[in-house]
Amino acid sequence: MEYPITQDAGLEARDDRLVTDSARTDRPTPDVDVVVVGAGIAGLYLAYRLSRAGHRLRVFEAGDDLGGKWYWNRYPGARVDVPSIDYMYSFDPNWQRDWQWSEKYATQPEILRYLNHIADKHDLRRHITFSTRVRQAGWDDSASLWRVRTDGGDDVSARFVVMATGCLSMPKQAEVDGLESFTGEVYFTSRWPHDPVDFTGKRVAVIGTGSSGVQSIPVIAEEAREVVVFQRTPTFSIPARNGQVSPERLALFAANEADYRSAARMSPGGIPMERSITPTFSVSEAERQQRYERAWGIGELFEAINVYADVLSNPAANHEFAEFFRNKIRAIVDDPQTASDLCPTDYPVATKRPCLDTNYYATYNLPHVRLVNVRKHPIRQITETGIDTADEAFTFDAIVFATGFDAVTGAITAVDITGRDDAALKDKWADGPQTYLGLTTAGFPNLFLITGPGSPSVLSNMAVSIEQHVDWVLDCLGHLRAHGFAAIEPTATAEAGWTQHVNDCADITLFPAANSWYMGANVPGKPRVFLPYPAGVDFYRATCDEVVARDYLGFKLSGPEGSMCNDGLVRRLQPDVEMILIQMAAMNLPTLDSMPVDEARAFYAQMSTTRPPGPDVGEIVDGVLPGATGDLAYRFIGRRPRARTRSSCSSTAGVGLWATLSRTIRCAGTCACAATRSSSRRTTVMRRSTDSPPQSMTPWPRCGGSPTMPRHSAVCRDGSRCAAGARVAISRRWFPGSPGTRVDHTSSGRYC
Ligand code: NA7
Repeated sequence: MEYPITQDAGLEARDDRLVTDSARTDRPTPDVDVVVVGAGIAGLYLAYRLSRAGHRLRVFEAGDDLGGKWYWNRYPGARVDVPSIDYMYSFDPNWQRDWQWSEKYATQPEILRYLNHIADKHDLRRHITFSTRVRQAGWDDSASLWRVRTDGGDDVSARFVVMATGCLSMPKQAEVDGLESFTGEVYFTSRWPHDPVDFTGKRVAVIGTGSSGVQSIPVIAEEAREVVVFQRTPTFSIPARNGQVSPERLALFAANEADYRSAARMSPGGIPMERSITPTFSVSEAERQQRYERAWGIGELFEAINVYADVLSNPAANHEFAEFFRNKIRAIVDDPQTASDLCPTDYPVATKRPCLDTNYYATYNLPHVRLVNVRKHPIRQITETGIDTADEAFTFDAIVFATGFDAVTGAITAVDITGRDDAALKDKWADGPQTYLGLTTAGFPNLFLITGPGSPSVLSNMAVSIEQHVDWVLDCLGHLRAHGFAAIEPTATAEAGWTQHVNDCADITLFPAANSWYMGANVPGKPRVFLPYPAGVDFYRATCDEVVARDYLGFKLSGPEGSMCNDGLVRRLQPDVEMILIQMAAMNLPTLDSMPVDEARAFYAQMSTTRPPGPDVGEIVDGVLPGATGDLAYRFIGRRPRARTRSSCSSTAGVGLWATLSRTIRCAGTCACAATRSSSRRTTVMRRSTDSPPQSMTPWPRCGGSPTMPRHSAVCRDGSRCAAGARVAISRRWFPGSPGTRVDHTSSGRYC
């Protein structure tokens, strides 16, 4: 089950010799060492670290002042939805002497004040050129530097460019006809005016019910005479229960801030929290309901998503949690039709970004607030006086667009970035972003992306992820300097491996089931690719550290004295397999390939007893896959559920292991591949029993050619076709299946 990337026979082969490159010794000196694009949280921290490390730098910021997202997103009700105390820099350890958060979830003005306070305290403004947008950045290979041009006429050469442009900073177009004809006021939550907006006595339309809509609607409703919310997709939102900063959290801080920050860095989401290892159906229904209530009561998004280990991988677990949310909505909202329209039903909970709110659902009980479900009543056009749907004409004084962003990649590709041979980044990413670690991209030397696609970014506490990336970049620059290198660039092998790894990680979750901005699905024409890295901040950080520890594995480093390339893949196993191996290692279990075959079978059989029940037996379909040494026969088998008692996975270790296994197997069973044509099943692909059973756990000979089966179209439970299709990956190890057979292939499906 290792990754079947085979194009580079010399994986991990390292050339330690520096190859002399005398043609490169007379390089021009650039104007600065580093150009930073953006002066938000990332740009400010870069300015701090780069200046302290003695790098010459310039920071360009399109806004008139610093703050990035917190400069632009000034809409009523705008707040952070990670606890304030976690959403701050850790490089300023004595912060409590001169800063205090006034609320559990700070408002936009308070966060902006905090960022200004940091900038002033550490004298960072002097590095920033405001009101200046970087338009173009081109790599000059002969001089080994970047040439950066701005709309202010700057033409700056730099050895490195760091894109600190933010994941949610490029507003999406309105995408509604007739906006120019509207004579009333028009606002975008992503570009809110600096002067106060007064909605008192006005008729206001709000389009969009993501985080910005959910936060602003109750506040707008407090002032406006009439509010009509145009909702395309309902959201899952939990009450923020805002108030003072949690005394427990402050006490944890007081006890040992360094430990607290370090726990955040090694957590799944960037907030100190144990990763849940309890599968939903391993506990009683009463206990589950209690836990859901607790998640609802705490008012913290990461805690809520972490309620059970399999919420984002097991459709049944997700469905139950979603139903809990829907029941809450039905209980809060008086009008049954409005409640029904507010209940999300067409995507698993947390696969679109969930929201934190203050009185969001209750706002719909106010007599002057109305919800229009635009799936049933599509917006036809905006008129001079309001909005026409297919069956009604509305009159408004103001329209608020809370319609979101071209997320994660939008602000990067908005700059005309060209790398080697004048290749445009926008073209390279036309079918989806390709990066190594979400930090770098092949063909674009010395370009770094802070919280870029393929890193945890929007799935994490951004403050922690930003610091990790900036620290990594600074360490990298220090390494290059110390070893006489001038340039760094990922190899094509490393990048392809990472891009595949990110996709594989997403594929064993339910994320791809939603039309979310995580998937690029909110922007017409944007490729449908899962953008962030979903395995967690902890795994991700370990990977970045491992790359460095293994001499910048997957990077080519070059300079006047020569170059060095340590090519290879940092993650070589399928993520589901890796999770199991990690769990086994954590439990101090021997590795499967170190066990005698009988012991391995017994171990596997024992693990199997903890499986939750699977679906019915389906049809058995035989087929062939192309292999280097000829066709490989395979068989799809839809298995009958195993009878088992829930108590069989009561030990923590067993549950933990099952938590990972369930992700794999449940996910594999959720998509009814056309080849099997059976609904609801667990699909395992087995080598035909005509092969001799394995005598020992020796590696299966590497298969050549394309090891990935052509994509099947898939038929979902409701009979509709799933564009994503099912995917079958070939394993390369014996796996101890039931006697007489061996599992050669694993199937990874998609929730439809
Ligand atoms: P989101 O989460 O992308 O929400 C945008 C909302 O706007 C969402 O409900 C969209 O529906 C809706 N939308 C977008 N275009 C349209 C059109 N044309 N017609 C109707 N409805 C539309 O952006 P936010 O700014 O709310 O949240 C981003 C924040 O997330 C960020 O600031 C962080 O705080 C976290 P859809 O779901 O696409 O059907």
